[in-house]
Amino acid sequence: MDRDAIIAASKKHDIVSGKPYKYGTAGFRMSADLLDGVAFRVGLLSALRSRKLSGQTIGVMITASHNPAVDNGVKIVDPMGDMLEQEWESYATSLVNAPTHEELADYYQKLADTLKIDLSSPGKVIAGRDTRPSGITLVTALADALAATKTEYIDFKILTTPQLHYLTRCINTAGTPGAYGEVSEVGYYKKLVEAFYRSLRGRKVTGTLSVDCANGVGGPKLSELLKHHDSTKTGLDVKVCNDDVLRPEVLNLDCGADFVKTRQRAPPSPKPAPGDRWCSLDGDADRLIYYWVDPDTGFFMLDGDRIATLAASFIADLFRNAGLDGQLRIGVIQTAYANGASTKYVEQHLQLPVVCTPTGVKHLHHAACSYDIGVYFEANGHGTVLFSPDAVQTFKTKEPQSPAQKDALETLSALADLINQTVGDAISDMLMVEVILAHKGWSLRDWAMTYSDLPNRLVRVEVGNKDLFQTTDAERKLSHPAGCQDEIDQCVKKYTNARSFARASGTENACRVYAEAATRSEADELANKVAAIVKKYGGE
Ligand code: NG1
Ligand code: ZN
Repeated sequence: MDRDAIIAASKKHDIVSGKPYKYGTAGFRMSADLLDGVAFRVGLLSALRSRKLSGQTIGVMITASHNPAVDNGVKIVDPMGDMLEQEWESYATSLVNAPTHEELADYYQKLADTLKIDLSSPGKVIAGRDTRPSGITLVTALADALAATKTEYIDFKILTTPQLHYLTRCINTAGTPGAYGEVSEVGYYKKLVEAFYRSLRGRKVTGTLSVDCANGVGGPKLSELLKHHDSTKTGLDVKVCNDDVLRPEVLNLDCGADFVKTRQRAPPSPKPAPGDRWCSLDGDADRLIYYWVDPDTGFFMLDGDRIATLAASFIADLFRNAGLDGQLRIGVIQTAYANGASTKYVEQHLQLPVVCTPTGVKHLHHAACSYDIGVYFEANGHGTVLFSPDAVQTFKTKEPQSPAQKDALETLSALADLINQTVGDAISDMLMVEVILAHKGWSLRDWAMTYSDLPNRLVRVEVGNKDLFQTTDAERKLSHPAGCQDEIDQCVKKYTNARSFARASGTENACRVYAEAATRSEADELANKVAAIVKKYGGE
């Protein structure tokens, strides 16, 4: 290893000392001013990771998703487009926290030794970034680390997070039987549009769809996709809104999927006309929320739980029609934040199993892999549907016994191409929703009628020390601090159909309290009471 080269390059990209850096659910995410040294060190780690995996390509995405414009983040993507393996998260944390440039180079060498990595073997890393201006300097820091370690590097420049995941998988599967697609942004658009045509099977989408792009990267990318799409074939008429990426300060400001989900209302601008079909993406286009504003009843939101139930019910129907019932297993994966009514609908109405995992896509993704079809969504709109290689093979090879079976098998096959298999992808999920609504002949209101959500409230609670809060049972209960869960249980007991839990956020310095109950006022009251309990136990 060229220790001197690493030390010299590192000196150009200092970390801000005294900050505890931790690779969390969103990689490293914080104020962009603090990230230059972090991006450099993530470069070192991805170079190691690529060499550990026999030179397979590793992806690095620079984004802070739905956070304000001043923040940024750095996240590593494994070769198949999934999240960095958990064990390596702690290597990332240690590498980033090395106090001096010399100790950094020593730890890099030590990791290579312990993990038996041949530093002279080839390594390759690709990168993408969202539209935040700070991304440009962070990419430079990353590139410097890759140059210092003689790692091959391609900068794909501005991308959505799911596009970077797609490209990583494409590169690593190119030329193999599992080739995922053409290694280019255009290849991504062509794959999605072609699969969209095939999935619709001649059906037409009805009604304009206005898409609020959070003034983030999803805006220009969606417009790009639409250049490859012939709306006369599909009926899909998209109006791209909130796509101003020239004024960085408006990113995620009063718009986007996170705004809509947390405020439970439509963005103030542009004002949705009553009855119009709307959806919102977040700042890096991996979350999706649908909604409309009803002239009589007001705003109505269809979140990640709704997308999961819609997809699960459609795929289960296709299974029956294809004669695959009982042959392949479908499962729905949720977190504790899923509305209780959605869980009940999947278990009792759709008769499908539900698994609850801790927050964070890597947990959901992992659990989804144990099904032939794993539908996973966080309530906030991040999720996808995973098809196992066996399932995809079955769709292609099963001999249909009737035209209806043939149709169902071909629809399933097309869906497996339409839905991003690496990570939740708002643009791909949006096309999936449009396909399902077109097949069912449903409006957003029909979709909303499937079940009624329990009123719920999510509260952020500032505490002295969030690390005091430790959970068990897929984060639905607190094991620590002692006594806190008992008090929450006593409180929940007083309400009808109620549920509440508290946990430390993995991305912010705070705790989150979720509560649902039979009525809006009860849900609000319960959330506030549990928040007060959390505050009391939260330390100075
Ligand atoms: P934290 O901050 O750990 O609650 C939030 C979201 C997650 C996930 C991550 C990563 C909620 C309640 N939590 O995690 O679902 O999306 O950010 O972005 O929405
Ligand atoms: Zn996001």
